[in-house]
Amino acid sequence: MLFREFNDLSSVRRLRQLAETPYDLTRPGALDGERLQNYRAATGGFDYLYATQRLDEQTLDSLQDLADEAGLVEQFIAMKSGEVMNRIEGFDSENRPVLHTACRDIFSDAPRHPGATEQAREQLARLRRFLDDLDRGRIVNHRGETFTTMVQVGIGGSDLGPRALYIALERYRLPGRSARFIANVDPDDAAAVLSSIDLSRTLFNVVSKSGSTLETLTNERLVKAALRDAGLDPARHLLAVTGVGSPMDNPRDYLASFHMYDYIGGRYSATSMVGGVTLGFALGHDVFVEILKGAHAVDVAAEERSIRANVPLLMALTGIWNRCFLGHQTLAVLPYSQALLRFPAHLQQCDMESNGKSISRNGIPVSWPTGPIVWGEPGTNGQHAFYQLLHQGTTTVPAEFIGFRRSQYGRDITVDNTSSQEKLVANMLAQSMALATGREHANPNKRFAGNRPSSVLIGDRLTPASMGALLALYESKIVFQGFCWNINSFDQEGVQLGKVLAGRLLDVLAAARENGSKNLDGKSLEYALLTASGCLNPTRK
Ligand code: G6Q
Repeated sequence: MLFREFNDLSSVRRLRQLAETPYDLTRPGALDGERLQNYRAATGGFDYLYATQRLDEQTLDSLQDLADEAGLVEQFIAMKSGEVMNRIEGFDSENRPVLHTACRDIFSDAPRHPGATEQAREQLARLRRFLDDLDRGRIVNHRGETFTTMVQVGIGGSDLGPRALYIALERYRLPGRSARFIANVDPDDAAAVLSSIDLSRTLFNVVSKSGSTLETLTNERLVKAALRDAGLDPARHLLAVTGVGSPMDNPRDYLASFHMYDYIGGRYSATSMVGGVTLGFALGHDVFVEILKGAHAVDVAAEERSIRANVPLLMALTGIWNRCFLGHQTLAVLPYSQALLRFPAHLQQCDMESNGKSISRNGIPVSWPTGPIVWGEPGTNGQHAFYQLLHQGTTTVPAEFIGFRRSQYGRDITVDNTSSQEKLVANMLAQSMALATGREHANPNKRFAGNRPSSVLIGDRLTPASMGALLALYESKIVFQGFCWNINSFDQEGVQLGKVLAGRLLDVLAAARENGSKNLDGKSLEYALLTASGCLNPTRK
């Protein structure tokens, strides 16, 4: 099958015309009650409010045409059913299906890909048995004590999603249990964690799909050395989550080991065992299952063809409107929830590693913009930091606000007749309005130009199920955008070159050490390394 290029779609031409006069949010009455009421959609317990985007009915109709013409929902269903989506036509590529949704299809009587869902069920059952053994004291440390801490050792997709979810849901921690994370090869990352835990009551969960990632294998060695130094047997403290047949797939080296499969991409793997083991340990098996349920509800809803009723599809198309037709290069994701502190970091990877591409699935350079630069921080903190640029800077930054009507802990205070949670939500809505409408002022320095697009995703409360839903909303949004831009959202060739060059530098350094050479020491270390390794002209090597 030859995929259709974005620029060849007739709806793209129509959208370009419409983009010449986008909806003016600053016009008096541009944001009336009727618009606020009509420009909202709901999926997975979230309401998506998009009246503050620069689009109207004509734009929405044309975005619907774009979704239909590009076959976005058909491609999504094909992905869920196991079609090989991770590929570039005519060129060497990973050439695999993309089946992260199968981890959540366990609630379905007729899963879209029964084989992958069966494997997910098996892993989940294995996890349940392992967690049961911990709960019942069948797995204990050498002194017969239970384990209280799990440290996940992994990087990139084997860290960001699980970490973001854990921080989001710490409120649901089991008594006496907690999780920590070591990702960076920076030894200070591990040192800080190791110096603040009781090693004897800690399990280290080494997570690597490939089983060959430099940072993770180095940190595994570091952790083992720390355990031995403390007189502990690493085999009693180490777990593994890895791909079938990977160099780490040696169950005898670990207290327990779990599998993930090559059809689940790292950045889409939080709902596989990559997230399951640590989240299950710290929050409980049932909480992990609730996350899966929330995600599954969105996976099902994302098959809806009408963009006005399918939030991830609508988020994807709104993003494409801003990126390709209104020309905005970046996207701020601004959660008004402190618990979502690391969610933007997860999205940075999920979105930018997926859609930061410039070759189409037909193997030709694209001539249209693809993924935006994604970044963000929780509000209201951000308001006291970078919002100045959002409101008055020379770059228009579309924003996606995320908030909840109720707090997680339910512990609040009423000051001046409003609760802190109400203050939080009011601030979020106010920011969205201020960006849209702007403000005239005689003093130019106090003027707000307005017409800065944003949307609000609001749920009732941040729970395991709503966290799962939020995760899946963004995963599907990203996937829909990739389909529309006709790029492969599932590989990551762009991270390879730097890794190869770092390997060369380290080889040079190691060889110099072995030869007892002093040349590489002292001031000129970096210069000597770079020249000796051939990194200055990598294409020739
Ligand atoms: C994610 C990427 C990447 C990957 C890490 C860790 O989609 O592939 O971030 O997750 O490089 O890889 P391993 O899990 O193989 O150690």
